[in-house]
Amino acid sequence: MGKLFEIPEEKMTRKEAEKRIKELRKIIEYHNYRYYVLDSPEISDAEYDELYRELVHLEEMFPELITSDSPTQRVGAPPRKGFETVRHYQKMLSLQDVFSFKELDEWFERVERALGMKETDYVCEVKLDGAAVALVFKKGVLVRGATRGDGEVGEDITPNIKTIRSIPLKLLADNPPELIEVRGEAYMSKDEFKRINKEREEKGEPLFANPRNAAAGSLRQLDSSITASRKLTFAAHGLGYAEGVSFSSHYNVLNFFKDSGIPITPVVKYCRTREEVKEFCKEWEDKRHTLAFEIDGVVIKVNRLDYQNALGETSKAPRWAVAYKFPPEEKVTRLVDIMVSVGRTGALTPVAILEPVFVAGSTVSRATLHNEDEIKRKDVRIGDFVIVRKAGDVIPEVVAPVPSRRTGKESFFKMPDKCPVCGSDVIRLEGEAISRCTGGISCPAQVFNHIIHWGSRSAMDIDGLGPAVVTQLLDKKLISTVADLYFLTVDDLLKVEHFADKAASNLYDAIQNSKDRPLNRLIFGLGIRHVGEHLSKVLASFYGSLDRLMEATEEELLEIEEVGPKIATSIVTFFKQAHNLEVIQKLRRAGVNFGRAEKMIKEGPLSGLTFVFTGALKSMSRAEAEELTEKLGGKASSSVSTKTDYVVVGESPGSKYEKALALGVKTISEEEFLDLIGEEF
Ligand code: D41
Repeated sequence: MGKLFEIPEEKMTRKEAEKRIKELRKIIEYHNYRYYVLDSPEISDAEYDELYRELVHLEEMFPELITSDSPTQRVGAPPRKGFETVRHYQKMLSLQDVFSFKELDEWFERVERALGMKETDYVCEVKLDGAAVALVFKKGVLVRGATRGDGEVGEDITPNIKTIRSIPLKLLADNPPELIEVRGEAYMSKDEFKRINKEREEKGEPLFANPRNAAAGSLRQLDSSITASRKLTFAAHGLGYAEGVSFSSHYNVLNFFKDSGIPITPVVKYCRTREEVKEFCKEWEDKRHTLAFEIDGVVIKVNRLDYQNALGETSKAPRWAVAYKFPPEEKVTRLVDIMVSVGRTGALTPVAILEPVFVAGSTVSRATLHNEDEIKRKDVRIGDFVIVRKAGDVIPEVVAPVPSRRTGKESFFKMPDKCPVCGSDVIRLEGEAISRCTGGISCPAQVFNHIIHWGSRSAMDIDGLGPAVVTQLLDKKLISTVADLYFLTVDDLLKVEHFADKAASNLYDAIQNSKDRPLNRLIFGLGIRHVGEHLSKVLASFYGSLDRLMEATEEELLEIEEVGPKIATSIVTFFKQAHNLEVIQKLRRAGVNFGRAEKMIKEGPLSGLTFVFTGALKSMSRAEAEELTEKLGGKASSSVSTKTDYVVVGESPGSKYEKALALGVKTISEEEFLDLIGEEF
């Protein structure tokens, strides 16, 4: 892999090192956040490792520059809001990495020198690329499951852990130990990863970068039914604190797990010599892609526990174990062209068309390039030779071009200004990385999503217009946009499979009834980007008819308090698209209400006042309180600022209360709030 940053280290002065160290810490902290908190990394592990190693290296050269808040001085992740934290019985250490047999030999030397002997035995395990977890069994019963967190404190994810089928809720042993803490990896097969990403793509949700992030993201769901819907697997690889059992070797520990019904790392080998260890490493480096799940190396452990104890640990990792990391598999091929695909949400994604190349177990001929900025950042040009690899062993990606192989005939990519599917304008709104097609209601790539949105409860509320029905209506070419719905007959609807007379006439009625929905629902139903439910109400009451909204200029829209430049551009561009206008004309012909809005109280007891709610209320939920506030002409905001008029403080208020005090914003009790709204409630 090409180095991300070349550092002429011998020439580096202390001052330069200090600057670079600061920069690296910032970059690493950012990527830690993407990885641990958002479960959504932007760079590959190999790239991260490289940054991290550069920082370690510089800190080794200038140890006086090490600070306690450097990312090298801590391990793991901050807990996410919403989970209880739990202290591990015994600290969960991390692993030191080696990246070559030379480094591995140096580790062997250190181990064997420290033990004062020539050779000892080892256990090798393939290194699963998942999320580390700790399980606690008390008297044989699973009582707790936690994430690794920072190694000392993790998140209590017991309900989620219990959804993993391979984890026994009760151990098989007749005489289970008083307490054992089992360490292992929760991971996901490549197939399951693909399945989930496909599902997410269909829903227009952001994709997981690799199976590990999918596993980590699935474990950290506050709703454990989501975890249950993702097929996670568990494999144990170590023992933490234990009471009522003891072992002499790691291999015995693994056998005990197996006998107790706890699955262990799926590929394990007992090795008598260094040579056997290296053979195992080589073997699995070659065969890594044949496994159903992703591995990123081999973990090598000194087998005897008395030797492990003698070797001890550093503050972060045991000296008796090491991770031999595989290099990412990369190939060079030619980038023949860059095409643009349009997703269901209208996002335009550039796709690299490659000369087919065999990488990481399969032939690759396309790779995503994410967005325009990414292409610019990597300086990838059409005709370039490029380095290709697979993220998470599954998703092909272009790592970088090979500039030395350029001929001068390469060309730059430009995002098209018309949608390749429907020809509508493409816009990229301020501050967004993604370019989008603006033909939301007419573009065939987006029409499925749009029809589902149109029929949803908060839009036109058409009962019975679900995904299965919409798929058939589109497939059978009975409709191509929402406007066609209004011209369907009961006979047409009877062509939908499994539709009996009753269902067909019910759907027919539901569609016809939706013509009378108030204007704000129609506006919301159009699915204009950044025009949500609330803004639709504002626009409906401001303009009073769809025709007037369609004529609005950006300047005029900007006069509305809730509308910023991004929204104004989005609205105006939407109504400029010829195809969208055709759909709107057809809706008009169908007799859909273009004029009457749901009444919004603009003048009420709370007009002109902004409220923030914090803590639990007794007489209603926070959502209800916010809704009520808006109904009575006020504004409900989620964050406290100097523009806030009142912070309503309920039971056990959060940080918003403190912020209100700090800013000197008036705080009132729930009772005082009820007094303010008086009779209305
Ligand atoms: O398969 C793995 N990912 C794996 C991870 C493994 N097979 N063994 C491991 N052993 C340890 C020690 C030696 C510290 C008990 C590990 C990990 N640790 C580990 N995983 C994540 C952080 C540490």
